[in-house]
Amino acid sequence: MIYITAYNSPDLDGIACSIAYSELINKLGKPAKAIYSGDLGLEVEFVKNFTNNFPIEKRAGLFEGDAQFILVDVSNPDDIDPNIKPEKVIEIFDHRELVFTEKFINAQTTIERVGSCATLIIEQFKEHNQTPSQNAAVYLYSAIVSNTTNFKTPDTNQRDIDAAEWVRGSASLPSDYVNQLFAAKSKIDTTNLYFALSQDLKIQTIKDKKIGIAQLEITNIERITTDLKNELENALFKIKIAEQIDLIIFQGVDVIEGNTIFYTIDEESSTIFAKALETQDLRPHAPLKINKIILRKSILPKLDRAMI
Ligand SMILES: [Mn+2]
Repeated sequence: MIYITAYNSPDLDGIACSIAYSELINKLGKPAKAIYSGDLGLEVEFVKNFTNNFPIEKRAGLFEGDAQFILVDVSNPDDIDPNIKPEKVIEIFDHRELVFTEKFINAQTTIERVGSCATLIIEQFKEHNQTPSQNAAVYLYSAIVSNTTNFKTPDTNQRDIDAAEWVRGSASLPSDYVNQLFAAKSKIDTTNLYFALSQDLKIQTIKDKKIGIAQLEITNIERITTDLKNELENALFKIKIAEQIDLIIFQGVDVIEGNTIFYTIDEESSTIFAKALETQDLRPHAPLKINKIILRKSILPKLDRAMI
């Protein structure tokens, strides 16, 4: 059996790619199964309820000896289910800058800098002259819209736009669908803020410091640093301890307004992130708003330079 999967606790892009690519592999006559490990976020839950069709199975534990794997939306062995042996991975699709494909010695890789991995999977359908089912089309379209913040993030390119337009034809969605999707992922409150932040947390070690960027991409982002300020402080502190992080920042992107809010809880993080963001105005416990969408992956290389 070929298992198709993304990273632990996948986002909508990872889920959509797993579902759709296993469908394509099946259409091409090979048995394949979409699986995931970990937990799912609000966005995935929304599309799952919208379609009432979720052809992907939660897996935990060992796989049979002859199992093979295809990874989508991930190319880092540290981010996948530890039961998956890197040498059993036969194919990888990812759209990240930092990749670790050399660790997967038997994998054919497609790593392309597009806004969403779903774009790469849609291009596979086109290449094989296949059309996704309505269900797979809804997942793929939703993944591109979500990953590119409705085609607004700086890494969105023409391939994402073309892929989304092509797949939307098979998805037959209501005209307010994108608003529904963004509203669903914005239902953050005191009960789920910590989970949402830990689910979209990127940890990277730069110059011996473990750095965490906790991200939310939702509507009305200012609410998180005002109404939910105490919960935000607590969540960042809890994550810092749990993950043994040296520097931590909250990065909130407002998907409607197109701006970004940063928030820190300690002096050292403020100082380093201020340098990376080229601002004088980042102070602990005070939100800093920047009037454009800033992506996490554009901050990481700047941190490297800021930490000399
Ligand atoms: Mn992705």
